[in-house]
Amino acid sequence: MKRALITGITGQDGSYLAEYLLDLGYEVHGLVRHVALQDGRDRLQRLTPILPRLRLHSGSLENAASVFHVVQRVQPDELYHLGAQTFVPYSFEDAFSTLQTNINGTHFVLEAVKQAAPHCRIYFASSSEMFGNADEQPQRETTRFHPRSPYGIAKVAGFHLTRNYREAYQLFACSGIMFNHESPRRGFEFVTRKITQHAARIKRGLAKELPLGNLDAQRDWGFARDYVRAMHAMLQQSTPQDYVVATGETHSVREFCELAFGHVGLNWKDHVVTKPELHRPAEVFTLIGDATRARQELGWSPLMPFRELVESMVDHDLALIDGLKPTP
Ligand code: GDR
Repeated sequence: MKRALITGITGQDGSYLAEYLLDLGYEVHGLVRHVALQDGRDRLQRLTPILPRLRLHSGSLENAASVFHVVQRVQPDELYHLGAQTFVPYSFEDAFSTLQTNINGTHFVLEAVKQAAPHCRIYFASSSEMFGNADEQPQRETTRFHPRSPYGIAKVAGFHLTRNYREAYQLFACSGIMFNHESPRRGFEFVTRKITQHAARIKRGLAKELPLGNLDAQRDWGFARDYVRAMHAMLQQSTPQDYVVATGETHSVREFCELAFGHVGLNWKDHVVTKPELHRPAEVFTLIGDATRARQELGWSPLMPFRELVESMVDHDLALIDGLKPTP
C-alpha cells in the first residue's frame, strides 16, 4: 500500500485529493495545524466523511522542525505540498507573512524530504498567478513569469526551489502550474464562490447586492476534482517534470455573474455593484492555459464543462440555504 502525505489537506484541493487517493487504496496522512485538530468541526469540515480513514499529524509549515518530524515519522512515498496562504488580495495586505510562510513552507518541505525521506516523490502546487502579466496567450510551461502579487512572487520562488531540489539533489519533484479551479468546496472569499453564494442568497431574499471588484478580469476556470487527478498522475511518471493544468477556455468575471444569476432567473446587472476597494493594486487581466503537455504525457483532460461548474456551485449554495445539504 502506498503512503501519501498531504499539506493543506483541510482545503478544497486537499480534501478532493485525499478522497481520490483513498479510493486508489493509499494510506493518506495529513499535516494540519494544532488548532485545526482542536476545532475539528469547523476547520476539518471538508474532511468529515473521510476523517476516520485519515491519519492527521499536528505541525506547522512555519516550523521547519515540525515538518521534518512529520516527514520522518510518516516516511511517505508521495508528498503533496498544497498548504499555503492562497488568497491573492491578502498577499498585498500582508506581503511579509505571505512571502515568509509560502516560500519557507515549501523550502522546509523540500529539505525535510531530502534529509528524511529522499525516495519520496513531491508535488508542489504552483500557480498560473506566476504568469501574471503574461506576454503570450495561452500560457504554457515555457511562458515567461511576470507575477503581479506577493502571492505570485512566492509561487515563483517555490517553483524554482522545487526545480532546484530536482536538479541539485535528484529528488523526484514536480510543480503543477494549476490555473484557477473551483467547486462547491471553494472558500467564500474567492470570486466564483462569492458570486454563487450571493446569487443563491439574493434568490432566497437574504441579500440584495453583490459587491465586486474588476468584472473584466478573465480566468481559465476548471473543476477542482478534475485537477487533483493531474497532481497524482505527475508523480506516476518515469521522470519528474512541470505541467500546466488548465481547461484552455477563458471567461470574464462578468460572464460568470451572467451565468450564475441567470441560472436562478435573475439579471446580474440588477444586483452587482463594483467597489473600487475590491480592485487589486496590480491586476492579472487575462489567463488561459495550454495543457497540451499534461494531455499528451499524463493522459489528463478536464471533464466538467464551464457552465455545469457554475450551475452546480449555485445549486449547491441554494441547497445549503434551504438546509438540504451540509457544508461541503
Ligand atoms: P485568483 O482568484 O486571484 O485568480 O487566484 P480570485 O477568485 O480571488 O480572483 C479572480 C479574479 O476575480 C477578480 N475579482 C474578484 N476577486 C475576489 N476574490 N473578490 C472580488 O470581489 C472580486 N471582484 C473581481 C479578481 O480581481 C481576479 O482577477 C486563485 C487562487 O486560488 C490562487 O491561490 C490560485 O493560485 C489561482 O487562483 C490559480
